[in-house]
Amino acid sequence: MRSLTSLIALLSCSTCLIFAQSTTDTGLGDIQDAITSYLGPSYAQVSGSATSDDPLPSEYATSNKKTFILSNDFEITDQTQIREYNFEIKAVTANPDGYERQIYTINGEFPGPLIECNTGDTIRVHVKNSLDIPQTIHWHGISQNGSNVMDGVPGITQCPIPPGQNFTYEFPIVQQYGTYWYHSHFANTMADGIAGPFIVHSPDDPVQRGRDYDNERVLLIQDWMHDQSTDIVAALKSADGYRGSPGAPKGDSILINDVGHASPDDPNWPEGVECNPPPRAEVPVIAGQRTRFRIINTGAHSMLRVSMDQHEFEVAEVDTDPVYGPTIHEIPVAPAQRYSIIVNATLGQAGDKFKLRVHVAAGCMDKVQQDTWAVLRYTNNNEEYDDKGEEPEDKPWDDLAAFDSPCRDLDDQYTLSPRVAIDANVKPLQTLSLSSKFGTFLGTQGQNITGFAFNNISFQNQIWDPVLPQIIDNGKYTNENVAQVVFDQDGYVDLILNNLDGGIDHPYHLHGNEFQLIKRGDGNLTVEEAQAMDLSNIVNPLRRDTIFIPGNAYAILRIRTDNPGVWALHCHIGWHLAVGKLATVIVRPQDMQKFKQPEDWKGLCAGQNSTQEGPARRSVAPTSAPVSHLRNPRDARSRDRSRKGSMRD
Ligand SMILES: *[C@@H]1O[C@H](CO)[C@@H](O)[C@H](O)[C@H]1NC(C)=O
Ligand SMILES: *[C@@H]1O[C@H](CO)[C@@H](O)[C@H](O)[C@H]1NC(C)=O
Ligand SMILES: *[C@@H]1O[C@H](CO)[C@@H](O)[C@H](O)[C@H]1NC(C)=O
Ligand SMILES: *[C@@H]1O[C@H](CO)[C@@H](O)[C@H](O)[C@H]1NC(C)=O
Ligand SMILES: *[C@@H]1O[C@H](CO)[C@@H](O)[C@H](O)[C@H]1NC(C)=O
Ligand SMILES: *[C@@H]1O[C@H](CO)[C@@H](O)[C@H](O)[C@H]1NC(C)=O
Ligand SMILES: *[C@@H]1O[C@H](CO)[C@@H](O)[C@H](O)[C@H]1NC(C)=O
Ligand SMILES: [Cu+2]
Repeated sequence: MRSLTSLIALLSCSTCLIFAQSTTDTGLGDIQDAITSYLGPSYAQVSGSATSDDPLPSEYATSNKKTFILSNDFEITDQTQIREYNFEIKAVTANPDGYERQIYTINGEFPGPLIECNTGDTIRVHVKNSLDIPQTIHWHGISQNGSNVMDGVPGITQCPIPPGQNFTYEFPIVQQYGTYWYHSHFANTMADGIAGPFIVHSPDDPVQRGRDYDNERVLLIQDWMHDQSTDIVAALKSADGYRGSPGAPKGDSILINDVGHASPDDPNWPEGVECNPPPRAEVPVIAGQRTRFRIINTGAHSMLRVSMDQHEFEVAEVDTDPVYGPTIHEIPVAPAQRYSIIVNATLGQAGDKFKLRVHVAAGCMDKVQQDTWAVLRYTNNNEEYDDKGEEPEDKPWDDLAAFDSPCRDLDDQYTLSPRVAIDANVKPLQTLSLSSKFGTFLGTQGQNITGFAFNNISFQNQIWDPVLPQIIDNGKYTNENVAQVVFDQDGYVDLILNNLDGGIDHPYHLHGNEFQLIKRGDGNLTVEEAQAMDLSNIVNPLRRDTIFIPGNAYAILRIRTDNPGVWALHCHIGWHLAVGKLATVIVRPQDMQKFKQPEDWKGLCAGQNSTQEGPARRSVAPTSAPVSHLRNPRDARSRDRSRKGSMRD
């Protein structure tokens, strides 16, 4: 073990290192390489300190400005190309908010590198897993039309990449553009840092650079934990729960562009550990110009409300769809949702600063106020300023939502009209439903499972025996470890999502497809009740891929079945996903039998125990390990080390 003094030395050092790649005075021209030439470290380099005796990896996370500041030099074109990336998933040390911990990264970068391309491009990502647990990467919002095998969901579309092995994801971007992101889909290890932005441009995007906005930024917001996700999930599965509760935890801090400000006054702050937060994130805009912010909530639990002092903004994109939206002062963003907002920097000149605020929507959590802010900085050309810690003046809008007001999606409060209008003007060919709730359910071995379920099936992840190859081979899936709805018609169908949890709201994400939001309502709905409604003439409904549904409420989603495949539908509160909240939407299985099964993809399953269950299961068998010591990070780390070997159980 390291001595306390060397730990403190490392704490302050990590602050400089995480900003090691910041530049002080340049515009972006010189740091923005052609994105195609962005290649990570060589595969020869073995990392993953995760099995080392040392409590923290010696390598520190780096922060890359290119991830947040999109270059106007990027050519938006219909000339397509292959974009190739090397991703090494590895453990490093980081201090994003004053608390130093081991995180998981792509190439040591936190957040992961930007993927930027045009519609029609082919994305090729060589992923090397240098952790000692399996991994997959999912490309959130990408339709994977014809490339279902690349969707990255362990136990559904693939066997995960075993520790030390590699796999190449390759897929074309078919007919779509907008704001996407990528993240780990293995248990909830996304919450340890494996996530990054994925931006698809198109000359067809009705929100045009140069006409509708001048500059483009990525704004990543998320809640952040001080414990490793594997420890948190293990505790959630135990009789004692995590921090005394089976419920998803509130964040220890909130990060804006991966910088936060934890407080040692927080009741969960470990005693005797110094809190040494990095400087607030600087979010540069160019004075006098309009900036399109592509906001992505990459967090594991909290809906977050974003505002900028004195600046109103126009909502121009929802998930991936350009919209005519309202001009407002604050926007709620649920986990995994994306919004583009356009902000005019017309209230000052280079050097001026304002607070960019992120408030936790605590009405659907613990009703405890939790806020953070970054510096919205006026610049000439993205140059950096040093204020010696002087804060921007407090000038919040006076109509911001109360922290404990109900959590509601933006479409529940304002009209959002897709700019590419598509009416829902047909009668659905099929209507099916998925009802989800927390409870105790019967497992495949006759055991009782406590956790979340869809249609009374709590997902038991057979990670080494995935669903997709079975449908390709047999035309159907017969195991009862995961709920399924099967749409075999070619046309438009309706999916009812009932959230039967009285007090718990959830963000639901459908892979592979965006849906038209046909109807929301209170209570629950049966298929018969939906079929009795007239839902065949709805003018240009909102389309998106992640929808927030309050407790005791439902939504009807219309899906065009033009993308055959097995598509995960799950809660994007990662802590809920990790305890069973995933179902499958199987589209035209008869047309999946022509899918190719690449050799290297099949090879990921080779030599594994196909009956062994993955980590997404909660059993009622109480674990003996007391969880109170999670409050002590040093213990948590050594425990983490000793438990890792069992992660594949
Ligand atoms: C990827 O894995 C394959 C099969 O294990 C191996 O042959 C190859 O050398 C690996 N490639 C890299 C770049 O590590
Ligand atoms: C930004 O300024 C332009 C030009 O003055 C104006 O048309 C637009 O409405 C403004 N947008 C917002 C969100 O204020
Ligand atoms: C599961 O729970 C039910 C109801 O509480 C109980 O009757 C049954 O014995 C339990 N089954 C097992 C295998 O523990
Ligand atoms: C789930 O189980 C409950 C209680 O056993 C039952 O009433 C309900 O119909 C089941 N729901 C589904 C969708 O199977
Ligand atoms: C559905 O709602 C009705 C009230 O409209 C309620 O009686 C019933 O219990 C609900 N069903 C479920 C499964 O929660
Ligand atoms: C998927 O590709 C097929 C052609 O292979 C096309 O007909 C369909 O519209 C596409 N769907 C989507 C959502 O891209
Ligand atoms: C495979 O996994 C199952 C379930 O965990 C276990 O019962 C069985 O012993 C394992 N088989 C081998 C060969 O390890
Ligand atoms: Cu949930």
